[in-house]
Amino acid sequence: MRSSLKLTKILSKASTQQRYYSAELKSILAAQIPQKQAELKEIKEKFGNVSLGDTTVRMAYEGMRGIKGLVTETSLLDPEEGIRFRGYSIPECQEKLTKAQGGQEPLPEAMLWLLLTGEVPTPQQTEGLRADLQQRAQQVDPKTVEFVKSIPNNLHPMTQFSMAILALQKDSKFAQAYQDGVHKREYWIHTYEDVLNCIARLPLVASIIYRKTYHNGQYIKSDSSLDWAADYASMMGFGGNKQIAELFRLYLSIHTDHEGGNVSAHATHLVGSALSDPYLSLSAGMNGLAGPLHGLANQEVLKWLKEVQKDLNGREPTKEVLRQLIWDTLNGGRVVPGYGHAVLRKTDPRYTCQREFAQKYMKDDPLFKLVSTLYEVVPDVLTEHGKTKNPWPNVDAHSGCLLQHYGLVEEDYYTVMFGVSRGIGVLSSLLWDRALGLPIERPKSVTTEWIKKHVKMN
Ligand code: HAX
Repeated sequence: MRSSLKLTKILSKASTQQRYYSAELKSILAAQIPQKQAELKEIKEKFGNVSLGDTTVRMAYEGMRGIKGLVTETSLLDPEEGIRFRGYSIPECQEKLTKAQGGQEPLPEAMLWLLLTGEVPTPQQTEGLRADLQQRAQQVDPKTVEFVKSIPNNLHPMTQFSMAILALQKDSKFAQAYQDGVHKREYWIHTYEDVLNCIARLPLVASIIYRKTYHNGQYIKSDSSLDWAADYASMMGFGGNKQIAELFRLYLSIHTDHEGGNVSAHATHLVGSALSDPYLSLSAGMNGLAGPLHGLANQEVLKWLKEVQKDLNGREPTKEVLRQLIWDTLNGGRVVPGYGHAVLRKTDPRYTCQREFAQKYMKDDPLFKLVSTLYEVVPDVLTEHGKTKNPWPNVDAHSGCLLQHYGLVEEDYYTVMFGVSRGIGVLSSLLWDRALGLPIERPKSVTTEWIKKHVKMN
């Protein structure tokens, strides 16, 4: 009797602390928002007419490459150095962000706090957010869960994932508040609820999609004592494996954000700018992530690696043999997946940290060895090919071989994992879009006739 009273006291203390830290996140944002709003007003008033660079005809035809036409606070991508999350590089995040007990990789909860506030959270703040997300995940409507379970398995996992996010939308606090006539200065408060609820529930729906598609619908319950990434791994069927939990923490931290112009981030921001709620916006972003030149490249890399293995047909993967196979891909009018980037001009640091993980835990894995040899060959071949502006590997060249090593072998699912992580980054940005009152996005388009007249072609 006495011990159960003690336990109740401990639990109630823990839940008070959890409420305290999750309320703290909201109050940090509530304090930051007026300052940022004032800063933005001042910048627009004083420097609104300063040019950020010229737009050229080439830019208009070639995917708006290099046009500085968006502001995204959560991260910035340098072509040479790679991504910085709120000013921190990947090795700095690995060092500074809270880790699981005995772990070495950052917890995605800490990354979420960092992306939202720009501040590195304390271990207590990270734990408070972890517990808050767990509670939000448990409050998902069972009917939504049933709907996700009923999505046909013959749809691609990314299609299922996008549908699942749309199904979660029925509980949107923002959509409800808008219908109730909320004042625009309160948009962010309802967006905040949607952002945290949605992020909390992504591992649940994503793991349901995995288990129904590949494991006969034998579902595994969430363990609310686990962190967001370890619980996701566990619900997928990889519980109790410390290395895969670490891999999930790393994977789900580094895929969160890549500044604002990439397809998934830009699509989420664009759709959100119409005041579509965070679920509708994220689903749109995920439809972009599902493209083979963007997030689906992680699936394509695995398919291509398997093709290479088949073509090797038992032959030693020497550099000479691999060179020929890469040329075969290029001569077939296809891209080498996992290589090249629209902004980066060096090896992606997200590739490098995954390579370090592999060197630490699985250096003798045959697929990792193949990926490593390709790293020595592909850049030379692409340079000789002479088209791509960046012959170096991106994040997707490496992620699949790690997952294969730990038994997550269904490559069609890989982009869903990417999407679960990307939700953290793009929804953090969306919170700030609403907090800063950014308007509906509406760039000007012109016709080729207009361009011909403009440049006086005739
Ligand atoms: N293999 C073969 N050709 C490539 C190539 C590659 N890996 N990367 C670029 N090229 C080609 C382009 O197709 C383009 O050819 P055309 O002129 O015939 O159209 C030419 O080189 C110039 O392209 P670029 O300016 O260097 O690259 P873009 O900014 O247009 O495109 C891409 C960037 C990432 C889409 C491109 O490098 C690519 O298709 N890579 C392979 C797919 C891939 O790995 N995508 C994932 C990127 C990272 C990401 O978003 N992850 O989610």
